[in-house]
Amino acid sequence: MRVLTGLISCIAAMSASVSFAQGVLGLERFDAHKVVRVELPDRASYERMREISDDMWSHRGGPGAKEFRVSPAQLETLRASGIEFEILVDNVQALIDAERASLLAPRGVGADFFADYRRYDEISDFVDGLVLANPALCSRESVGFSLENREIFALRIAGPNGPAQRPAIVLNSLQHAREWVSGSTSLYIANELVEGYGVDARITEALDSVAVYIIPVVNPDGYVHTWDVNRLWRKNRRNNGGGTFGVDLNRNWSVGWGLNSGSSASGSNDTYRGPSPFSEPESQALSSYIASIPNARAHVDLHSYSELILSPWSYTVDASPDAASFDNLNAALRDAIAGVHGRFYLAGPGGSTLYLASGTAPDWTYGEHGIFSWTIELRPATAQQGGFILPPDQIVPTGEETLSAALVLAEFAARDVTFYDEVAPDALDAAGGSAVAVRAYASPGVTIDQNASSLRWRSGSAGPFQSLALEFGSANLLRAVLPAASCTQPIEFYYEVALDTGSGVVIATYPALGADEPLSRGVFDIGYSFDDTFASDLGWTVGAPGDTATTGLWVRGVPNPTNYQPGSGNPDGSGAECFYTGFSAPGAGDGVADIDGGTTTLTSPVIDALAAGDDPYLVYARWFGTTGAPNDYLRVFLSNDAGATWTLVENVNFDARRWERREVRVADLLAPTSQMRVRLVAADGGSASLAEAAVDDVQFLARSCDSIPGDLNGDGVVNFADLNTVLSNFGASGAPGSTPGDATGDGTVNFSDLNVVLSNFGSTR
Ligand code: 0X9
Ligand code: ZN
Repeated sequence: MRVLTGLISCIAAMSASVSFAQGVLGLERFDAHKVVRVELPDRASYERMREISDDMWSHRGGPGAKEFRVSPAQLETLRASGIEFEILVDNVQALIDAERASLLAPRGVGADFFADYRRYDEISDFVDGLVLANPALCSRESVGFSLENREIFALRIAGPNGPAQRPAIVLNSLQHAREWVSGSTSLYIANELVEGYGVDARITEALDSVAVYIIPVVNPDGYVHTWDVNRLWRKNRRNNGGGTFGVDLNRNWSVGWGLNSGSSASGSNDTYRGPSPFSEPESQALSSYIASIPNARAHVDLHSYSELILSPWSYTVDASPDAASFDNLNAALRDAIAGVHGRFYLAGPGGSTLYLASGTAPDWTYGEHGIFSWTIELRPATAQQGGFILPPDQIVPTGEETLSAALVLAEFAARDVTFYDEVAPDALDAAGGSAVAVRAYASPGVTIDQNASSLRWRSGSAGPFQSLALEFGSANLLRAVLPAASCTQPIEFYYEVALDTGSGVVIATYPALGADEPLSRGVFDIGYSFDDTFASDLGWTVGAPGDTATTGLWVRGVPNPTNYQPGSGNPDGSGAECFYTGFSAPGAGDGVADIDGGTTTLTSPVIDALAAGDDPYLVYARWFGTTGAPNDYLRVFLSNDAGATWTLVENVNFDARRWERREVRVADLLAPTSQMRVRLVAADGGSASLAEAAVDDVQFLARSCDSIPGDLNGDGVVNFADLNTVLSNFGASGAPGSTPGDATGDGTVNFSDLNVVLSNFGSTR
């Protein structure tokens, strides 16, 4: 394969220089054009900027910060407009010239295909070479033809060992002609998958369970145009009449099509949506092709640049029905990419994270077919690193990190259900009432049968599991409240969900091995010295000397959901209220009132932490969403002298955008006293970042276990309930320690058990 690849690139390199030289004559120039970074705090200034230049290059860099290309004349208009700007690229033509020079430089024989950008014909030849060398793994399929009659082709890659009808993922690139690295990336992924099959265990397993469809060049005419005529061409090559050309293919899809808020009706505009949905052969062909793929579960439309992971919706700021599932997958994709070269892509729904775009491919794939779909904007982060003219030595690292994201999606597609955010108290209450929870979402095409799903639990580590109903809440939450149980042994449990896959019902468990490897928690008699669900005011104070934040101060109530702030208090606890920073109106977008300007402090009343026992634990749930890690932070402190001195409990200086429960033994940090206070300091450490914190369910509790013989249900009293358990199980036998009614723990329920219950009848602890 390597040899063949080398050969192809060698031939291709020769033909590239020839046809390239021909094209040079007609190249459009961008002398003295600049790329500027502008601050556009509101919709009106955004619209004004788009009137000055419709060539938006990037949209990352905090709320309101965008990058635009401006001609010398447009720069003058910009200066006069009063919009604040900063010049990032002084001469766009210089970038293009440097790229041309490197493309014209002779490539050695056997040069790596991914050492530089490739023309349409070279990409097509490369795909042929891959198929020729690996016929058992991949095949070339025709998607359709462009306006100028170039073929749009796909590569289907699947291992020979899996089922024929398997879930699929779809990757496409180069809807936008000038975003060259997107094409290199999809092809890099194709090549790695093919070469890694049978070599790399993860790739082999992925390809044996899912099929991967890759469409490298969705817009061949536009792409050829960027090589021969105009390096910055974005759209297809439709003649719109009146001397204007091109429809933005990523505004031509039918879901959300036609909105002026996210596309243009004017043929001269770079986001021209075309006269009707799917008016263009390229978007029409790709959409029909995607619709024909059986069991597609994930799709990525690759673009550049800005380093972003954008989930639906793009055409509206409203949350999608699967917002919670997308949040989880967005984080998984972001972490997968960051894990390779440390690039932290910003992730969130496109419309609310960035700007509205109507008629995009991912909105259609998700909206029309329920396939989970993304726009991924690849390297670089800003125009200062080249923008669309990304240096070719960035192709391989970009490919490597994007491959890692593609594998996450392949593994997602291979599953029928995804479990995440499992949470349970370290100590369960013997009196009952402890809530345990996990989040779970079904993959596209699969539904969870709620009635056939349950929490399976048992007291002790042997014997049968019993079923407990699961409550299905918002944001994929599955929750159960445990009953009373003896504190002499742990509770073991696992989640069991029934899935309708369309071709039968399958059972999935969390943890994966279910009864063979259940979760386990100790059971205690729990006494509370302090238990605040924030349903009412128990005397917390907001503000402390030295606080500097000007917005986003702590407030008690029910938060409004944004990408960075939860929509409710800790779901494992009780009540929707909590303490949170800032106040954002729903739909107003992120960062409307996040923490700005420094720190804001929240302090508890004085608490007698010894009231329920002399070895107290501090328990709380916290949330911290940030784009400014590690400068932004949420710090938790504890004092045992009513606030005179403070000890750090934890410093959350990373993006922890989920409720997380913390249980800390006070004596491990400082001596427990009757004069304790808890303090939370949330800080915005940098200028343009988003930072939002929340806290809920703050408790001081003490654990003990004074079991009484005969108290079979662990409710603290030996009574008729326990007697009944013995009598109704009389004669039963089973595993020692977990047979109901077996008070002696010898494995059978007999007269000695009856004797234990009767002789302790009425005892309490
Ligand atoms: O505008 C686009 O089509 C994409 N950006 S690009 O710079 N590559 O042109 C982004 C579309 C994703 N959705 C939203 N921005 N809402
Ligand atoms: Zn694009």
